[in-house]
Amino acid sequence: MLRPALSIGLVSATVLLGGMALTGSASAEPGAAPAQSQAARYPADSLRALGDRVGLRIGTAVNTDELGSNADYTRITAEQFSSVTPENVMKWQLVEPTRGTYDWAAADRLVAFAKKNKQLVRGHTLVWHSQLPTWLSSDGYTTTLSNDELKALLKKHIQDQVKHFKGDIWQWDVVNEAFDDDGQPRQTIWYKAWGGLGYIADAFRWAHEADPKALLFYNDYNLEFTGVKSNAVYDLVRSLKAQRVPIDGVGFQGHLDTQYGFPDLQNNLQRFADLGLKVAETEVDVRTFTQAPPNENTPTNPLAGYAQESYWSRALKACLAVRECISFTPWGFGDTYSWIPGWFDNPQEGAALLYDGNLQPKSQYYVLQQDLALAAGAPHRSGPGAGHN
Ligand code: 9MR
Repeated sequence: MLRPALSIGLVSATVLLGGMALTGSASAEPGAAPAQSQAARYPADSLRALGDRVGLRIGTAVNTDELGSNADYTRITAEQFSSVTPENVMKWQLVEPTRGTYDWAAADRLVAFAKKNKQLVRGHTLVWHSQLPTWLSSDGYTTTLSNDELKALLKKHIQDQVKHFKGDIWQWDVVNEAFDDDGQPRQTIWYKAWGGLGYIADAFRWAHEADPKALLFYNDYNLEFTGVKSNAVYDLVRSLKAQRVPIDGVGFQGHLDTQYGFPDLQNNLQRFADLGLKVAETEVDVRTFTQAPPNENTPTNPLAGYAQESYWSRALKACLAVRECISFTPWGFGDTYSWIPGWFDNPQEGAALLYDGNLQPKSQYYVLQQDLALAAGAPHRSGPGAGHN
């Protein structure tokens, strides 16, 4: 397989077009008004307003360091998107850095912001091998804790976190990235503690007990491509459904790269949906080769932008064409805040998002705006989240 493994290590404009009508006027201060007390305000030509016409939530990953402190960032988050995903602040490393002491502050602020701006929240993520607190595991694959301790800890983590946010989360990424690129179960501390994939069913059951109304998702990358990994996840979720495990959906992360062919995404979304599941594109970005820093947001090939426009458009249209695809979420919206330049730096890649380093919309943004404006014939979504946002 030519695509590099996207294995994850530890952490380390106004866009109004030509005076179109507003559904309201913008106010993006987090926490300034009680939730629901005033209508959220956003432009009629925003991605969120256009997606609303077919019941499709357009989301973004949010960097909570910028939210509230960066006025443009905050305004765009509120105006353009009808769903938000915390890029990092609901991960275990962030919510329980010290064993037994929770810190929900940043995630709570995002949830308050979302309520104020009539956005739904994708909770990300409960069970992962990456971004674990060091007291639990420093690499996700080894730990000094016993299997029994790990089982008790995972149950407590899931139940405490899901209960803390009960009623506030639309979709939870319950389990993230449980398979390797070769379609084998990833040998994480969870896999080893259970002696197999049994932790996944337990995780969904525990999450469902804690918040029966939240939609529960399995989330992974490269599911977009038909192949051993996508097939392995397909077999897993089919078997979970057969066992009546409370799984509602599958998230296709959608970290795309112009050096690879565009995946058969629509077919893959549809075959998972045909199992009786919701599907979503949860972390979309389209990276390309770029110049060295400080120009890491500038493609080396002047034609790269055309491929990026095409990939963004096709990724969105794949979702639009599948009625069960309930949300389309880019992984952030300003190239400066993207994880990509720091991760793929030899050779350098980047320029993967809809807005440039100065938070100005790129041509990719306008392509999505036009696709949504022309999407009136696409099937309307149904279920929670498909109503007016
Ligand atoms: O964007 C996230 C970045 O800020 C973190 O440093 C990184 C740590 O692994 O995680 C990034 O988000 C990942 C997401 O949680 C799961 N899928 C892959 C994403 C990109 O690495």
